[in-house]
Amino acid sequence: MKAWLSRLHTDLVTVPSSPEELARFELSHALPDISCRIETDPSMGEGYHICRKSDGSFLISGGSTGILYGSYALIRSALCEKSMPDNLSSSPRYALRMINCWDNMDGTVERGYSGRSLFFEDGHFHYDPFRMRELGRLMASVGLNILCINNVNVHFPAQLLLEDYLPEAASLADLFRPFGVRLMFSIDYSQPMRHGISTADPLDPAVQEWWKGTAKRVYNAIPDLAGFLVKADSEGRPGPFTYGRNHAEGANMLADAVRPYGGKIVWRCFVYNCRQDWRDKTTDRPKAAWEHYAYLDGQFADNVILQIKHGPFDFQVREPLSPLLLGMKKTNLAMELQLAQEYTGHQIDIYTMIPMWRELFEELPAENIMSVAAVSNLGRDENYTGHPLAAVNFFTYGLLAWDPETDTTAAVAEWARLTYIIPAEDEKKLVNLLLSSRRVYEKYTAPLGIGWMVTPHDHYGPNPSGYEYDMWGTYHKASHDAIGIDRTASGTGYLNQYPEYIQKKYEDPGTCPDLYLLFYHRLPYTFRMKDGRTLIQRIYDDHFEGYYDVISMVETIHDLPFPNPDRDVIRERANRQLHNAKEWCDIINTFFHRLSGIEDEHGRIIYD
Ligand code: GCV
Repeated sequence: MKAWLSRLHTDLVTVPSSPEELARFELSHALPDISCRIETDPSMGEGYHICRKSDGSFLISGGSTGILYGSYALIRSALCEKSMPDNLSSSPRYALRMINCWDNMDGTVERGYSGRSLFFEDGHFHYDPFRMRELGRLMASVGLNILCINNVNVHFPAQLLLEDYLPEAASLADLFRPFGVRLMFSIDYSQPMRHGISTADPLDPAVQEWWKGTAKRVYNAIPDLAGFLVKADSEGRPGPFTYGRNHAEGANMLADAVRPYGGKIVWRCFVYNCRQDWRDKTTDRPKAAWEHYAYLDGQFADNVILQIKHGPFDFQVREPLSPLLLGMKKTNLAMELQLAQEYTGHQIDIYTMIPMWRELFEELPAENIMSVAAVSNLGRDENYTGHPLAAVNFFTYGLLAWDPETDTTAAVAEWARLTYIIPAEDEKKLVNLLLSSRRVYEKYTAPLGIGWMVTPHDHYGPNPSGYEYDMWGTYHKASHDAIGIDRTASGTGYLNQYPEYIQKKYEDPGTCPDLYLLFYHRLPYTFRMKDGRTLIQRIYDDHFEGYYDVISMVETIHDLPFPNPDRDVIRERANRQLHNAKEWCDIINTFFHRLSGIEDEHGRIIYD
């Protein structure tokens, strides 16, 4: 991240007053030998047009932020030594391209793997303006435009809507404005109850008035605030269910409050029973979001956006696309991704996400959603992402949020080229390593759609029975002869939530793609996979293969000429990844060997 920023120009010491001024600054410093003119056309909004003139100079036209995005696009292609565009028009596919920070005001970051909060410490705002400008540049350089600065789990008393915090929040918004970045705040649904009102019932006039007054105050301080992000009735957070109200009633009440100011309510759909009894076979967690929201399609106000996690569980290494993203045609939707590597290696293990996002976008018609959000992987670490290579996820998320058809390999190659000036052969090795890293991680952790099997709560490292007798509803039910949950029509019925063409693709274990097999089916270990191997053999093979892949990844990492300080961090984390991969491989294989009593056909070591 730092490396990419320094390719721009490290000394952004003064605050640019507008996106246009920033665009001029960036062009003149990053491309001193190329003559570029900018021309504002407000009708183009965030879109831009780059035109190469016959004298070799460039004209960038666009709305005010469009000019900025066009300038960064030109800079990126020049620094990548790609052929410069002659005539290029581009505009973002999605209106809100959001980063959701799960930063707490005490300075901690929920699921943060890059140090403490960039914004808060000890119950207060606490930030380095220089780093805020760097963050603004990072976001603008890949077209991201909304930054929600606080955790969706809003912990009392740290609530940004209070008078005490608003002036500082407004100063922060001022810092980000020239970068085309608007702030958003997470709110606590029960907040009126902290202010003398006895209820948070969305249909109660006193509650409605309180929110209207609060929105007025907040928008007075920050007129271009993007809106509020809400986690309600989810994992113990308060919400409309307490008052017998549904989520359309809950969200629309807030939407009325922010409507006069053009604000949005981004309402998360991560609602499920997290107090489930493992003995209860009638509740299947992946079904929950659909059950809570699908019937409300068409009832949400036009300034409400439902933010839906990409899969029906919770950011596992492989999950099918959430059926809700396919089923709510009359509601504004956003897909939520997670850059923070909660279940995917804690930014110790290398895990490049764009291949996964590509698969999601292949199943999701682009017009189904109007926005995208991603949980941030940034923190106060000098390099922002803890693991320097985790920056590829932030960068490529921006490219994909702008254009979901962005080519996966080209996006990763662009990040590598902008970040490290290394010989072409090495760059190629790095790109290949990054592109394969998700599949490698999947193999040594939880392949074939099993998911979970992680250490509870912390979510790093293996614990195959950790979530088996817990209340979170995440069971694999491995017995001595079979594993998985039947989610077809003959089982929990989860698959019925999809359109028929998807049901057909997954309903028969004989034709269901291997990678999703154990998400949809309960099967005996002796089940024959399409390639003739038994299921148990495939489980053993994947774990061994994943571990062996990490051994060679680590060798490659040690050979690559990364510059310092990145090199030391990357090597040190690679060694930890190797240790983690061995733990996963050995523990999972031992777990299944003990249960099934079936030997590995290749006689590799499994510890009993
Ligand atoms: C912010 C998972 C995570 C929680 C997170 C939650 C959510 O359960 O483990 O840390 O809370 O998702 O997305 O709201």
